[in-house]
Amino acid sequence: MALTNNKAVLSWIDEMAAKTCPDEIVWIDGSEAQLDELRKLAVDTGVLIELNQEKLPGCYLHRTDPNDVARVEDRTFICCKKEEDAGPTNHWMDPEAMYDKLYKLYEGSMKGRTMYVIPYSMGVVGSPFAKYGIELTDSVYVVLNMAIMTRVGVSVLDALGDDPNFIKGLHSQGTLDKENKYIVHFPEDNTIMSINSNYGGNVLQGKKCFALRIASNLGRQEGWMAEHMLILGIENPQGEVRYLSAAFPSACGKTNLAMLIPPEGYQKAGWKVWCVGDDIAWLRVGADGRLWAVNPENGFFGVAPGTNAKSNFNALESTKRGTIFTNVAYDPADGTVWWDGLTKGDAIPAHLVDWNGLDWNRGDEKKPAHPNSRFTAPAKYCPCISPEFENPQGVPISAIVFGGRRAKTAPLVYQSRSWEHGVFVGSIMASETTAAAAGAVGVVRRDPMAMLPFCGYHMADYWQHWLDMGKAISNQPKIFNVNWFRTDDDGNFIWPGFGDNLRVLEWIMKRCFDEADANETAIGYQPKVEDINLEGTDVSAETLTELLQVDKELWLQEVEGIKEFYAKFGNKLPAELSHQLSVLESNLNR
Ligand code: GTP
Ligand code: SPV
Ligand code: MN
Repeated sequence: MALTNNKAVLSWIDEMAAKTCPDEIVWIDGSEAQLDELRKLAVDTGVLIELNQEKLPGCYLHRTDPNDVARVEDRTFICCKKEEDAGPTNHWMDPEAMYDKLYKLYEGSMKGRTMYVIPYSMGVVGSPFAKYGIELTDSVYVVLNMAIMTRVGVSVLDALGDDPNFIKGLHSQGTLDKENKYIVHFPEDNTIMSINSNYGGNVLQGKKCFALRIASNLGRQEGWMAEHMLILGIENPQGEVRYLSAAFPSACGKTNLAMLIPPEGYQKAGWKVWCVGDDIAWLRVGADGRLWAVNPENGFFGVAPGTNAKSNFNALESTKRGTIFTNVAYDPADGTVWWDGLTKGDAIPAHLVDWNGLDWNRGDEKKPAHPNSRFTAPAKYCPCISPEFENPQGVPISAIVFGGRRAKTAPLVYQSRSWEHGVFVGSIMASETTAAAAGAVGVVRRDPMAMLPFCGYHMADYWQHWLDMGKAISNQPKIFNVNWFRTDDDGNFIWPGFGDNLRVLEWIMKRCFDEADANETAIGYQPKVEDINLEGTDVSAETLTELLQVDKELWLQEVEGIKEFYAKFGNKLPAELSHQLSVLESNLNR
């Protein structure tokens, strides 16, 4: 039975059901009773494996098709009327042609299946900044994940009322045919369609499809920003909480930084870290002229490998209740899960079932969990979830931090000289590719603001939007760049990372409040070696000097790379950014 009288919602569902021909239509009301029934159905039909309910209450394991394990950027499209509006970094097709193509694929795709209607909210339901969507899907896995990642159910329909403005979403897992996989956005129709995948960012449409690709368009029109950023609060020993947001590309450390555990010395001194979000930030200018951030999500879709009690205790704790694991290994001895890096040595289970369902024995060369295996965990179970997590106004941002995975070139940290210079720093971000997207891993590519795969319009217009936003923010956050991933000649990470990253964040925050000094270098401001607290680490002052070093030769090569990249945008490139590039070049040649 329909749970709303909203005509626009009902007619969209009728239209899509007429094409996809489901046997049945089920509305997701958001009740625990209904979700519980769906979990049982998922277990009975082999979609989920129930885990040990004593050790991991409410937790399940899902294995995807081996060809469906990550976002598929080459199958992801922005379909606006004019190709130029999508820009050179997005795949584009004419909307009419794309609808034709997709509707052929959707024809009867839900025959013999159930269409679930998921009303969902990005942001706290009823808050002035929340945006609502309806995802129609034939995947119970999508329903159960969306119920963790977003706020779903009747309350969303009530808040939407008769308003015809909602984000329309259609998903069918279809046949998982690789050649006909599509993740498509129609920003002019506020519509998202995906078919032939059942994996994460391809199909949990609230996440990258809505909260970034569609929302970046809405933000541009309405004067706000949708960014691929974590949000975190740092409480200093005086009890002040200061917030920052940080954009790192996929699998480059957002979840880890967002849930950071302070090093022992910091804990003793009274430092605390509060997680507001680990992947997406919606940013608006407040009445006070500051930039305010909300996390539109309600859970974490985090990378499992590498997560352990030492690297990310808070993430691990978050996954102990109500979590769906995807493509991790199964431990048949006690019905729990395992992934690479969870435990070491003898604590590694002797025998596992790998993510493909095959036997695995300790010492086997192949990894038992997929490198992009993930947990979908409710935010409310995170031990360091911020008391402001549900605050509809969000939190005021003092610093914006960009960063990537660079073995060389990028130093541990530097600060931009101005908002405009900071936009330049974000626009030239480059990072080694990871397993979060299908394709080669470890190749350096430009990933401006960590938004290359997520910006729903022309990247040069997006940079202009950043520059324009700067003018609207009277009390601008300071902009920084970090790199936790510099390696030595043997390929080992030099910086300890994880909790020790707070040492760098401390300097960043002090810079925002005029409490720390800096050296001016060719690329921006950098800390004086003595201003990064190394107490309790085995990092020497020499090593830190090396981590902060800016190699002019490498940077001049970088300038050539940036010129080549910028050339793609032709005369749409904001003049401010070419100016910033020439300043960088002349600073390096000085
Ligand atoms: P998405 O969910 O794909 O957007 O990724 P993310 O940016 O949230 O990355 P995440 O925090 O999950 O980290 C990805 C990988 O980087 C994991 O394997 C981490 O163990 C590793 N990692 C995170 N932070 C650090 C760090 O400070 N140093 C090092 N060496 N590795 C890190
Ligand atoms: C990312 O790839 O940046 C993720 C995972 O956060 S996904 O939801 O697949 O986009
Ligand atoms: Mn992400």
